[in-house]
Amino acid sequence: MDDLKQKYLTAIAEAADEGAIEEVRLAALGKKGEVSLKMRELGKMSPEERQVAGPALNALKDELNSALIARKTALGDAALEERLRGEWLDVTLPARRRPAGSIHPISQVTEEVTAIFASLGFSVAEGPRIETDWYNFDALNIPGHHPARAEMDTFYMARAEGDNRPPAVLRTHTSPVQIRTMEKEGAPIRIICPGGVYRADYDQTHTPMFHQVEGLAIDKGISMANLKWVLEEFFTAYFGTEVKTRFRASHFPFTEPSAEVDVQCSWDGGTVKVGEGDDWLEVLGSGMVHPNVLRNAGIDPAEYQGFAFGMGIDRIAMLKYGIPDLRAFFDSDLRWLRHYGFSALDQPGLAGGLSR
Ligand code: 2NL
Repeated sequence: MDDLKQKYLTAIAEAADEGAIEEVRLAALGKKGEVSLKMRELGKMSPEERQVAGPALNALKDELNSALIARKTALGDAALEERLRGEWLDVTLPARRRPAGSIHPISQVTEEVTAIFASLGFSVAEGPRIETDWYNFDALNIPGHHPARAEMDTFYMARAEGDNRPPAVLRTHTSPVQIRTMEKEGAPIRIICPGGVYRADYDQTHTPMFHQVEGLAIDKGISMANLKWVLEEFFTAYFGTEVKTRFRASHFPFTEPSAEVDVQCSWDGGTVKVGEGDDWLEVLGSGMVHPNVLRNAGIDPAEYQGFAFGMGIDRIAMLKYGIPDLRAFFDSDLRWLRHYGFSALDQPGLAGGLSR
């Protein structure tokens, strides 16, 4: 019996993994294990022999079971120790920097403007940035000799030698999108057209690519009064305070009559505030769509009329967020944004920006 005990205690101590431990257990205590067979022999013994062998075998069985469990635990602990030695982590290392991405102010303002006009029943229309000069100029009643059509002001696409088709242009406004949408959908219609436009201009207040929103409402009996109400609703929502507007007579080839629109503002220590004071700041051009433009877009001006307006997104972004130089929008260094406390840097999405 002592031999048996020694043999299995040694085997258990030498078992290198759980599989080996299980093999030892089966050899000793399994159905056909050596200890189990010995216990079965108890029946054939005399009562005197059994009284000695029985408790001894039971004790052996218990001792082997305990040794098996202890060995299993020890192996598990050793494995954990080994893992902990290999998989350490230095939590004092400086964190890896993540690139600071954020919504561009132009995108954010476009979203704000779109949400406000959506609440007024306008949907968004989009179109190509490379246009024919029909959609960009002629359809809008802009004559061939108009200065806006000069190479000085407009980017014309290069043509192959001998190609005498009218050159394609980079759209100078989003009006061509409105012509295309009127053609496709007819009247009545209420749309805004936000997007990038191009003009050959570069200084403190002009960049060769900038962003515009144009708006268009065509129906029976639309007047300048509807235009004024829509614009005042828009500016009041956009600036978050009651904003008065002032209309001044103007001229555009595509509207008649035409008006430049100012918003009420104050000048205080070199900064402009919209919605207070008794100064005025020009923010957009507008008017009643010229009958020629309606006809060019397939709409009968005797039946339908409407208003249109156009404004620079960059400009109204500057007015709301106080950015001094238009070029800042296209500068790759974004520190100026933080300097002016622009909110898009601090918020992952637009959720906070549209609540007004
Ligand atoms: C400005 C002037 C304006 C329009 C844009 C427009 C579009 C169609 C028909 C008639 Cl399809 N008009 N757009 C009208 C008046 C002014 O923009 O100074 N924008 C910055």
